[in-house]
Amino acid sequence: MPDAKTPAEEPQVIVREGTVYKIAVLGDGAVGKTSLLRKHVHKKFEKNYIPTVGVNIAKHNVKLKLKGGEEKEITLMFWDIAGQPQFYMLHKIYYNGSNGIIFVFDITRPETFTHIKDWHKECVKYGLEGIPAILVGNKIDLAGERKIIAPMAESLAKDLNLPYFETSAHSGAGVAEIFAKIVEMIYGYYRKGA
Ligand code: G3D
Ligand code: MG
Repeated sequence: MPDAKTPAEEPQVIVREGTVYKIAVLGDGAVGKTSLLRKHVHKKFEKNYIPTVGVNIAKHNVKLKLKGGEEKEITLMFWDIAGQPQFYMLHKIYYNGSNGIIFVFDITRPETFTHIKDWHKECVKYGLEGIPAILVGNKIDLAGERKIIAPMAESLAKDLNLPYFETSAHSGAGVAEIFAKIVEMIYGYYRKGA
């Protein structure tokens, strides 16, 4: 019965206004991490895009519509690894306290796809397994240069228990969807009291 749930059985929604969630954007160099953030976040929150040494932090305020029509504003802080991803000693800082992860690879460069397993392994090592995370294959505008077909990526996504999305930071295809998805997942994950 679709409407069998009584209000008492509804999950308790405790989303505090102003709660800040940290989202790590992970993947090899030049896969399009910064471009994806710029496409979605930067255009609206340009002045909040803070370049620092080794990491860009993009701030994005999101209005959540709760059941019953109430709206709450939360803040997402995207941590975008800049520079050389091989500086592994810095990674603990990126991962520490993350509430969500966006793994990105470039569909035209197979090594960036292979390395997703390594990025994921590191997340497990730092205790982030199970937090909201998605896998993104970027640069789908370069259709003629595609090396990783969707079923390959979907298979990996299934193994890692992540939803898979394809995007183009250039055309904007799929970009809004990945941010909507991670917000939805974080909201679902933390609403019982973050
Ligand atoms: P990174 O932050 O993961 O290191 P960047 O990657 O966002 O800096 O992007 C690396 C290069 O890939 C950039 O090229 C950028 O324009 C390009 N790029 C990012 N996303 C896409 C995409 O969806 N399609 C295409 N065709 N290119 C993309 P440049 O030449 O500026 O260094
Ligand atoms: Mg970058």
